[in-house]
Amino acid sequence: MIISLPEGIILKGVGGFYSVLPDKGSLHKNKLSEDNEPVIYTCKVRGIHRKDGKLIPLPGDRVTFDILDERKKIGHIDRILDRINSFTRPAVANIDQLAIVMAVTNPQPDMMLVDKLLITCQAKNIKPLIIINKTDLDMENQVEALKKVYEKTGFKVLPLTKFSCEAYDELHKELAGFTTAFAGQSGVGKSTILNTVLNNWLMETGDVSEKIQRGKHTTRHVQLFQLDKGGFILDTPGFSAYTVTEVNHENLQNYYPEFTEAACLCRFKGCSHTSEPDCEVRRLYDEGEIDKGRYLRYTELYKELKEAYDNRYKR
Ligand SMILES: Nc1nc2c(ncn2[C@@H]2O[C@H](COP(=O)(O)OP(=O)(O)OP(=O)(O)O)[C@@H](O)[C@H]2O)c(=O)[nH]1
Ligand SMILES: [Mg+2]
Ligand SMILES: [Zn+2]
Repeated sequence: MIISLPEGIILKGVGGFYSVLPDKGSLHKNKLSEDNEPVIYTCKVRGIHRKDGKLIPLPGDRVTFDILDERKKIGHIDRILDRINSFTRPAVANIDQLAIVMAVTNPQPDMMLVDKLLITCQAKNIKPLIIINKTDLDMENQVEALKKVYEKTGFKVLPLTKFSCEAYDELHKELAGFTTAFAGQSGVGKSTILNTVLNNWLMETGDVSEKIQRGKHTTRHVQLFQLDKGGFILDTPGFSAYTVTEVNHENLQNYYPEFTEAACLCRFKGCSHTSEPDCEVRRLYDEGEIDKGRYLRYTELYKELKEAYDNRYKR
């Protein structure tokens, strides 16, 4: 008789100990502990896995595991199931939605960063969710302006403020069923959003938000939090610099959905839309159809990537 091992997801890993949340129905008994909290198994990895660099487990990994002690909730990770993607900073696997957060102001939006994160999403097959946060600080209709820029990409744009429950209801709908990481500049409100969502809809009881806040100035471990409607969310530290590694100057334009249709009408096949004559993308930019900022940041990034390509044998 073959006994299938329970499957679950790694919520976090600290010092070689992994917290594994079993899938619903994966365990035959003891699905919930007495105080109704979801059962979490603390698992180590068998020695053999550790030697093989490829098999180091990450938060977000789906695994099968052996239960060693049911009472103490201790187990062994048996196998890491195939990943849909993985990241090194933060170290996490199987993200299927990236919430790209910017603020209306305070800090001023770094739109190059937003564009780059959008490229990463498309290259890694992750659904982007563009959040314009701190709409309460909108004095000059910046929200509408930002919305207009990014709605042209065809991706979902969600205005948000910590003062509006309606906006958070909308966010909650977007998060259900996905594993969503929050990314963006420092200070845009990622941790605040996470805390607000968790305080309203967290599966676990207890004040996690305090734990997250505390992580701010200490070493922060990547941790997935489960939502009641299904899905997980995780915070990432803010960054000031971000390099796209998934693309080159030639295919960069494929990551600007609002260019695609026009690009077919350029005179030259393989037109880069930077300097060629009879370029339809450029024409739409001149007419204001294609957003000025998006186009100019595209040409800037194109130049950067081309330079890196031209200098690839130097150094
Ligand atoms: N006015 C306003 N302030 C907000 C809102 N959301 C967050 N803030 C404030 O913005 C500041 C930064 O928020 P955080 O949540 O720490 O930002 P973060 O993106 O996690 O920043 P890092 O962890 O440095 O990347 C805090 O003082 C928050 O109170 C909002 O909707 N409106
Ligand atoms: Mg934060
Ligand atoms: Zn062109």
